[in-house]
Amino acid sequence: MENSEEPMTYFRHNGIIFCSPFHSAERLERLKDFNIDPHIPVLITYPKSGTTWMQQIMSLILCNDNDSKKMINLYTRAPWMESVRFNLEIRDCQILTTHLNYQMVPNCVKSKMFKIIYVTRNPKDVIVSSYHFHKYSRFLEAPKNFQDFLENFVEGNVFFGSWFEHIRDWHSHKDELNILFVAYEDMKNDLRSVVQKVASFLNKKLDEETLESILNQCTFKHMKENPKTNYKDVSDLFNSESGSFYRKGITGDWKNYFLVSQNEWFDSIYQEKMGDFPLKFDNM
Ligand code: PPS
Repeated sequence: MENSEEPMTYFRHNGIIFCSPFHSAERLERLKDFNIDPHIPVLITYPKSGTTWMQQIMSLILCNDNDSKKMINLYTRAPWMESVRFNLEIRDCQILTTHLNYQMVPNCVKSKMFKIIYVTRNPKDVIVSSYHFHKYSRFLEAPKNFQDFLENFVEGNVFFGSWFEHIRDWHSHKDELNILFVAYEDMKNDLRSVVQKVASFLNKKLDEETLESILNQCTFKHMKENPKTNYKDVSDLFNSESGSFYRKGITGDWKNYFLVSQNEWFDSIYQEKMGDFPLKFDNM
């Protein structure tokens, strides 16, 4: 990611909203045949579910809190594989990140050879975070209002498509993959346990001092202030008057946005689409 002079416009590919100049239909097609080194762990998220937070956790675990790695921007340490700027030769890459659905990732990733971490978040909080992100980003269409955004979210007419399909699809393939599901709400409740669990999944041992240091660098405040994690160097992508990437970083903020009627409507849709889904979300 870097400052760009190209016009920012969104487009659809396979019915899903992407954004130029970060994505291109041609590149998304070619991605399926990419050969990626299976030693690189893959982080998969639906947008606004805690991607950046988990990128920072994984990156610090993988480099054992090494200073030289921390001087590199997080989005270079953990690039988005769907970005046109992602280059397989990138040497500083420790992790590959993607918001893509199961169908669109490189075929090679769909095997037990890759360690995959999938971060989930209560969809109502995803909606609120995403609503603000659509207002804040210059490259996305600003929502008319919350009701309109809520309807678009349910229809999948938002950046990276349907939340429901994304999580259902990835979860339905879990037995064919080496995948760890981590909940944003668990990261909020007990980050220490989550970092230990992620380290163990990545086969990394952390001593107590390193673990403490990682926990300190993964706080909302630290990441918001850290120039290597806060996206301030690409401020031209965002309308800083309309918000901040590090907005609130809490659970349950949806209660400040959903009207009772909107909540009842969403719960009925949720029940219909996700009633049988095995993962449950705190604070629904
Ligand atoms: S993106 O654009 O998809 O990469 O966004 P993503 O990183 O997935 O999600 C952004 C939300 O995660 C919150 N965040 C955090 N919360 C708690 N602690 C830490 N350290 C942290 N880092 C990022 C961020 O504030 C966004 O949530 P909201 O609810 O909008 O504040």
